[in-house]
This record gives sequence, C-alpha cells and structure tokens, in this order.
Amino acid sequence: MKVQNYINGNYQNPISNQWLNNYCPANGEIYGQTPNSSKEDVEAAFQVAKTAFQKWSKTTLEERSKILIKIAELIEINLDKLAEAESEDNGKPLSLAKSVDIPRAASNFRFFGHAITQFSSESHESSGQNAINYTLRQPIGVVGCISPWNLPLYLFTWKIAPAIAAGNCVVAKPSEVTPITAYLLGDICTKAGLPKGVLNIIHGKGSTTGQAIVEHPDIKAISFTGGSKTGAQIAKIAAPLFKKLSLELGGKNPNIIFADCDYHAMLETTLRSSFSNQGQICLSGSRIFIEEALYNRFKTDFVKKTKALKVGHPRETNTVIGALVSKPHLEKVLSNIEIGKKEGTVLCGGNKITVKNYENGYYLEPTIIEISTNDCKINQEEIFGPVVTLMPFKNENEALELANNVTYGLSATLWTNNLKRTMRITHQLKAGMVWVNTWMHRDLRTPFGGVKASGIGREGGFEALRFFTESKNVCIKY
Ligand code: TXE
Repeated sequence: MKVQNYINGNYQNPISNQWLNNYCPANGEIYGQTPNSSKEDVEAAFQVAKTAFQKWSKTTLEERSKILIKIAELIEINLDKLAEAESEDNGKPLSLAKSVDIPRAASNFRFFGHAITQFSSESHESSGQNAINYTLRQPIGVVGCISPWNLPLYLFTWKIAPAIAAGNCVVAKPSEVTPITAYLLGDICTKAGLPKGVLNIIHGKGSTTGQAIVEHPDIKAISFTGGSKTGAQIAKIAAPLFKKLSLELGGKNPNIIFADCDYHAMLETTLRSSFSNQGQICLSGSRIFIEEALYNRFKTDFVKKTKALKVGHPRETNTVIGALVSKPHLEKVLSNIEIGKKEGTVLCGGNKITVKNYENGYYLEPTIIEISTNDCKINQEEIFGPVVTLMPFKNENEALELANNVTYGLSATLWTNNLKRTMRITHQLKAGMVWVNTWMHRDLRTPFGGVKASGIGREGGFEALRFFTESKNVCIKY
C-alpha cells in the first residue's frame, strides 16, 4: 500500500518524492511505502489550511458538529477495514483494534462534535463600576497535531477532533511507523463533507516532517503525544516562538495493591494494565507494588496467569498479545530485559518468540521481573513493552514513596477497599490521573495528562477546547 499526503482534500505524493518503507510487525515484511515529507510539503499544507481557516472559523457550531458526527459515523461504518489496517500496521490483536482503537476514534469525533455545542465562556460583571467583562474564546488559526504509533488512529483523532471542533485548521502528522489509518481518515473526512484544507495529513519522520511542523513560525499551537525526550526537544524549539504546547509524554506508572482489595478483580485488571497492547500504552501499570501480606499469593497467581496469555499472530482470534510495533522497538525492549536480568530476577518471559509461519515477526513473551529496590534502571525508565516489575511494600508510607519516586507522573492505580486510605493516597500521589479499583476507565470529559516528565497541559473535554482556543477578555463600560 502506498500512503500519500492528504492536502486540501486531495491525496498527493511528497514534493521531494522521498519515501520510507512500511513494515508489517506480524511478519517483519515490507508491505508499503510512506512519504517522508519535507518542509515544502508542510508549507503547502500550511498555506491551504490558512486559506481554509477564513471560512471554517466562521462556520456555525451546528455545522461543525454535524460534520464531526458524520466522520464518527463513517469510521463506524468502516470499522472492519480500519481495524484490519490498524492491526496489520501496528501488530496489535485485531480483536483489540476492533473493540478499542477504532470505536474510540469514532467516539473522539462524536464526543467533540457534541462538546463544541456545549462549550461556553465566562462573563464577569464589575459590580458598582458599570462595566461587564466577557471572555471570547476564538480559534487559534492553523495548529499542528503530532501523534505516536501505539494507538495510532485513537490518539490521532483525540487531537484532531477538538482542534477542528474549535474552528482551527490542522496540519497533522501521524507516526511514520503506523501511517495507514491516518491515511484512510482523509477519504472519510472528504466523504463526511469536511471542507478542503481544514485537515491536512502529512506523513514522514519526526526529524524531518515533525520538526518542520514544530518550527513553522505561523503554526501557533502544537499538540504532541510521544516520548519525553522528543517532548523536551519540541518544547525547546517552540518556546522562543511562543507557541501554545500540549505535551502528553511517557509514563512509568505505579500499580499499588493493598491486601484488602477485591482480589480477583485486581488480578484480572492488573493483567490488562500490564500487557494490553503489548504493554505499549502510556498508561500501563509497569511498576507493581504489593503489600507484603499479599505478595506471595499475588506473585504465584500473576505469574501463572501471565504464562497462560497467548502470544500469536494479531489476526488469530485467541491471540491476547500480538507483535511489538517494530524491530528497533523490540530490540530496545529486549535490551531493557537484559538490564532487568542483572537488576532483578525474571519470574517469567524475557525471550523473543518465534511464531510458526511468521518467523520474522516481532513477538516477545510477557515478562515479569522481581526487584528489591525501586532505584534501578528498569523501574525508572520507560520500557514501553510487555514488561512489568514486582516489589513488596510494608506500609502505606513506603508504598507512596515508591510510587512517587520516579521522574514520570502520568497515572497511578490503587487497589484497596479502605476509604480513608484511598483519600490519603490519592491526594498525595504525584500523577495527572489516578484510578482506584479500576484501570483505564475513561470518560472523555475528564482532564487527561501528566505531571513531571509526563508532560504539560491537559487534553480531554473542555480542557482540549480551551487549549485549541485563545481567550480574549472584552470589557464594556456602560
Ligand atoms: O517516539 P517519538 P518513538 C515513548 C516510549 C518509546 C519512546 C520512543 O518509551 O519507546 O517514547 O518512541 C514524532 N519533532 N513513547 O521514538 O519519537 C514522531 O514522528 C516533531 C511514549 O516512536 O516521540 C511521531 O509522530 N515530531 C508514547 C511522534 O513524534 C517528532 C507513545 C512520537 O515519536 C520529532 C510513543 C521531532 N523532533 C512513544 N521526533 C506515549 N506517551 O504514549 C519524533 N517526532
């Protein structure tokens, strides 16, 4: 499959005719090409977006809402095709793409299609001074959206939908590792009646295409999801250009388990929070801390259940763990496991798997490593694969210290039935999102984002609409 850029409602080749190979993680074969777009392509996209903005920013909220909801419907109609494309491109189980990734991409458009009709701004009467202030929230202009490979269409649309709902025009770049569903989205937007130039999808490497979007002086806001190092680099470029920035970066999330929790619900959910999507979710609970009294029971059951998880071709219906996204990523995860072998004890997994008929695919056993200190590389750096650590704790204070002692602060999960403890711990956890007795339970109205090295800014709900608008206070004396 040859991916093309989507500019002004048309598919086209990159101006420089530079291409990247696209690999299928399930079998390691090249199955297509993707543009490696240059500054010139980004400029072409910017120019049409700028023109489209004149009209799009003035459309009624109902009109925007209608188009966004139509895009959601077309994503749902094309669910099978999009899920198959996502699974082939990313290596994730087809069942996961069908039940999570693609439905969520549709929800993103439907949610922001509705949210924009409910978005309001403030008014402040200066009492006794005969003046009233009201806040105008106006679209920014042309904005940039850059997304990663782990949840390709899901995260791409999570940015694009609020950006266009708020009246902006967009230059968007999906990950060059997983470009296919973003490519297919262009056609869906055309069919839904999205005016030309409102959304432009440019493909290519981060260091070429992505950087050109960030460096563009007139793209005034960047919404980015990806690694913390990349986020830091983007922030460096954007700061002197005074761009608005939303950075959703990595995580090294603690999963704190107390002995008084609902054991079976915790065990099943912990399996998911550890290994869903091959552990390639920024919200994965990769550091598992267990109260001493429960430690041995949990360790035995968790290892047994993990060993039973079926690793296989993403299309097979009994596959729970598919292929990792790329060869370099598989190698990165394996090298972290090697470090883990020195820092702790591998309780299960740790090896590359050869799946019959797909010998060159990027398969890896789900891996559990037991550690005795939090101050080790595998508990401090994001691995972003099916690898978790186990460590016991003695009491609440120690659990909190272990959880917070890390440079990241995206999310945390707490398992307990003690209400007072819940309140104490949730207040003290240094994370942007905390789940209690659940994991990745999402409500699209809630703020999404992290603290510390996990980024700045919040996405989700009205937070996203605030990010994609500039507020202007108007003070009227009467
Ligand atoms: O991400 P990158 P990579 C973490 C995870 C992973 C590591 C590296 O630990 O192992 O990051 O993954 C674009 N200017 N996460 O290398 O490079 C890039 O093309 C502008 C966590 O794949 O950050 C892609 O579209 N853009 C994470 C996007 O940024 C640039 C999800 C993300 O790629 C750019 C993915 C630049 N200079 C990885 N360099 C999460 N939090 O969900 C790259 N890009």
